[in-house]
Amino acid sequence: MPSNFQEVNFDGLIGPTHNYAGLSAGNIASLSNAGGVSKPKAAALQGLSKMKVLMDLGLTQGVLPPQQRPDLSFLRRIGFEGSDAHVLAQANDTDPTLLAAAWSASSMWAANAATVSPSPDTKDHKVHLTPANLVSNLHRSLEHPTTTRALRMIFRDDSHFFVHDPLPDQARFADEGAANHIRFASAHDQPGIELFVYGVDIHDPTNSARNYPSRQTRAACEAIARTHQLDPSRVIFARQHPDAIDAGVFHNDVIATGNESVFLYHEQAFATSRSMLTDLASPLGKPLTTIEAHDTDFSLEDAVKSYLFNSQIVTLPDNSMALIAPLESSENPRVSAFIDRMIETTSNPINAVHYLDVRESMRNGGGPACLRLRVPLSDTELSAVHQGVIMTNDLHARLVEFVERTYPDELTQSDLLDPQLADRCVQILDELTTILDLSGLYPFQH
Ligand code: SUG
Repeated sequence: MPSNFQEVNFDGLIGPTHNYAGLSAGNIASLSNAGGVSKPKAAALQGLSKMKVLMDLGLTQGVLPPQQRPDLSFLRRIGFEGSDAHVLAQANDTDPTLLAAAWSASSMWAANAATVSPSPDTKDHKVHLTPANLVSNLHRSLEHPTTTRALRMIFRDDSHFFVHDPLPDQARFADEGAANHIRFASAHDQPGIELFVYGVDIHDPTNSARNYPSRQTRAACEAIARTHQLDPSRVIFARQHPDAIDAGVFHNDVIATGNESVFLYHEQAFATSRSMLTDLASPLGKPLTTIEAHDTDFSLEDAVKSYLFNSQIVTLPDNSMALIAPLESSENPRVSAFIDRMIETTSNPINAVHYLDVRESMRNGGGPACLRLRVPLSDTELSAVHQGVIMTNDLHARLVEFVERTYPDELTQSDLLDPQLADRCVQILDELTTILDLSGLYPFQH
């Protein structure tokens, strides 16, 4: 890999209101942990340890700030009035999921923040980012205004970056960002092939999931491919297998991932795997290395429980690749045996695995790859990024000290009625914008 181009992972810093509200239909972990006691401080420290592991492997790591929560302006917009305490109580009396939506720390899952096309893929040679509208879930649909503002502050140099408006806020353009997008390239700095994965096509309603919602539409994928100025001959649209969605694969990154010319997926991930592989391989300029997990290796259910496919595959400075996997993958004997075989064989470049503890996020359906937004950047582009969010040992230590000092140890759903906790969260975020040099990010700062 030329030293002047690399993939930078921007991880969402887990916010102080991280809680288990069971808000996401089709996300089995979120539903089964609803009402549990969360540990925001431990969650944020797990996320920061993950960032440190990646940095210590020699990779450039960024951090994205959490959002202002509780979002009292959302609750006031839907008609709850009076003091903050009254607004919180009224929302809870009307429907506790409205209260929970206002408090959700779901922006931690940065893979859903945006879709990113790096400069080797785009006609104007800029890095294009489209914040995801996340309209499929109420709590997540509240994210995009602040996500857009944050991305415009971080990627503010318009000679290198183009941060688009989110797609229209409507089901037809339902978009969940990079979680349904994989970029392949012979190396990060080479022109890529961008794979967009969708669950819904209004022109082809057959073959749809029956039990769980499909969150990404083909129309959204096509719109992003157009606005990002991608070469149509280097774009592929593929449909998620409806059985996968019905088994709990609410995003494609729960069942498939890739890095450079390596493609790791389960045989039941896509409705059309065979023809897609040929389409991916031909413009690549290098053989596509496919690692296909068969049902005989492990089932869809094992994939969803272990979150193997939500690992990050990263290219290390020596050009070898490593798998950054959730601890849960090491605890499933079929999945861990598959990983061992994958590491041992020389037919793919992945030759190390690092199992990380991100259990607090995992209990809401968010593994290592969910927590990060990948942005391939040249050195020049990287130097144009807002440097306050690029991880260093010093910034890491400051963030650890900050989280340990300010974050709540535990949260239950009854804590979401507490207006003093709401005030405390504002103070925490205010201090964070000083640390990241992002003052003005939050609505309360205007
Ligand atoms: O959108 N969970 C998130 C998890 C997102 C994972 N991201 C990727 N796969 N890239 C979601 O379902 C649960 C919140 C709660 O129930 O409290 C939640 O929003």
